[in-house]
Amino acid sequence: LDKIIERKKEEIAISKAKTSIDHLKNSVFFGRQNFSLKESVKNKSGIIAEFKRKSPSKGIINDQVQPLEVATAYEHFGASGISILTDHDFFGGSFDDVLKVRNHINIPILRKDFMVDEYQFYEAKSIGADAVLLIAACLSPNQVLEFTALAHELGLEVLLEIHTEEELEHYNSEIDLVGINNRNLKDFKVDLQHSVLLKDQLPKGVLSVAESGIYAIEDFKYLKEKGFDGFLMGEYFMKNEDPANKFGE
Ligand code: IGP
Repeated sequence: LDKIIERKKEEIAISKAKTSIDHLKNSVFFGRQNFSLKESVKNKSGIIAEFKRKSPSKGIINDQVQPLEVATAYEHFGASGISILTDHDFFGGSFDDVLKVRNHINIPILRKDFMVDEYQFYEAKSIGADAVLLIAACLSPNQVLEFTALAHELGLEVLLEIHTEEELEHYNSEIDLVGINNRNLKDFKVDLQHSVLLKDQLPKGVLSVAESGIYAIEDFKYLKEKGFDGFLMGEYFMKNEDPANKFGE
């Protein structure tokens, strides 16, 4: 994780040199209707289906499929939202993946990346995202607060990702959804029980999302039974030749 963050900061410095923050502010994209991830998680399947080509823990998952094809089918089969990884170096994603789908789908798009600088929120808005992920492990509680305010100013919703009990301190009442990652980003171990145990400690009434390691319909049903509102699932779909048809099943 430290390596990813370090690289991310270099990447942001390069982007800033190319496109200043003021310039970026002017290119903030308002051409697409906004969709609320919160509402969509409440009112549909709850599944936030992810477009992920590769990951540091799994290597290549699927580099053959096109984002638009996959996103369209995710929507068709009832996904509440689509999560698109925009990190290139570690996850093989790009802004282009968001740009390719944004005008063709009518469900919220979560820009999935490692957000460590305000610059990235303008980027997220300028590519047409509806929501962003904030990873507690990369940020201080105060940064989470500031970034949440900025996101809201731009009309972006916030999914806060936590993994440990201590990270509950990153929560504030402005957060739209809280995700509990079953995968430890430091050693990549996955344990579904993890989110179940932490869930009880979330503030009452907050929308909860179980993230990662949901590899079977039974896992999904189990987490639903335990009261989760949302389910962030990537590999289960992406490892198939036809990711979205897997969803149809
Ligand atoms: C999806 P999985 O195990 O279904 O492919 O996981 C998603 O939860 C995972 O990609 C993820 C992630 C992250 C990736 C969760 N939090 C933070 C990068 C950064």
